[in-house]
Amino acid sequence: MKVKKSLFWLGMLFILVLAACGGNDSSTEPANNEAQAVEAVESSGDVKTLRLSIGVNEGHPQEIAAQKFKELVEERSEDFKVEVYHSGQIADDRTATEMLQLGSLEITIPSTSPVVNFVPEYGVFDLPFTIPNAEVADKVLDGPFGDKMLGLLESQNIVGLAWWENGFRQLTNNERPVATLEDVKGLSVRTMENEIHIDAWAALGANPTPIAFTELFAALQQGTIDGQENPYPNIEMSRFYEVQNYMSNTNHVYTPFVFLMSKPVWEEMTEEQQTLIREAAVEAGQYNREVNRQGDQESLDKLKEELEFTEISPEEIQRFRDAVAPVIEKHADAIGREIVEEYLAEIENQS
Ligand code: TK8
Repeated sequence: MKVKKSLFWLGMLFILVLAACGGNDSSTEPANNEAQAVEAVESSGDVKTLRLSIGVNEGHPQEIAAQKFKELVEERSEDFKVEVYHSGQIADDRTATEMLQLGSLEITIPSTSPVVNFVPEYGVFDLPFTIPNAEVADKVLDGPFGDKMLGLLESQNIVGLAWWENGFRQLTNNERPVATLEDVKGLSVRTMENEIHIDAWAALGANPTPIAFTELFAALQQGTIDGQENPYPNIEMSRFYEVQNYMSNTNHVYTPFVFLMSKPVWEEMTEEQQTLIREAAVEAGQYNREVNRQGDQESLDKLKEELEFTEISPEEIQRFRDAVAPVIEKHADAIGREIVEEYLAEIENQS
């Protein structure tokens, strides 16, 4: 409890420092975006513009569902105009989430993994080989556990409205086909900006390097790194097959997307408007899951034509699982032991 509390305050301090520094070290973009956002809201009279930022490309199941969200909101209310910005045009997941805290962006739908930098408990979703299939993911996320996780965002000036889906992650690389644990040894693999992913890939014998998704294609193209891991639709839509030769069905972790809204923006809305936005986020999220699950198989089929696909046997996957098991123990305290146990018990109950 004590540890958790001090972690919380440390986190708050970190956020405050980030906020004070403008939340970005490399460019002036967020400041510009902030100015644009304020202008967008003020200049449109009674109609409020909600800018929605995502990292994936046009045509990705998440982008298709974001358009669905726009459609639902705009047909149900005259109060809002939704603008979808894909491909990280506004910012990468982590920066976009910081912008929500400052009220300089209205909506983003990041993978949960960068959200760990704001709410450590989100690390449960990064624990490898825990969610066995999409049905269990739905039950865990749509039940009381998922609601509780959404609630934890409030302290960060963010409102969590719904669970969408990025999906099961798979390994691609440029060096060799990966059929066994030994094949992973020495591969430099890009991970998300998340300590658990970094440790999991190190435990598998790889050299993990955290890089923002927006920088990933160039890093693969320039050969700075050998490989990366993402769900099939993302590998296809981001055209990673153009700069990667091998792919294996590692299925090592399920990543949800979480629909986030800026709390300062949320608080300016009437209750009726909040209900409308929440319902549209949930409905578009259901649609996102449908499109994504169909897209997962379609993308796999297409990718098999573009790169060499290696099926890893269930016995071999068990060896991967054993290799990363200590990572769960290592991170349990940082995530919060109680929440880890609750998460694992919930998966067990729903399986
Ligand atoms: C898109 C990200 C991305 C994620 C990653 O913004 O960084 O690898 O899988 O899809 O959320």
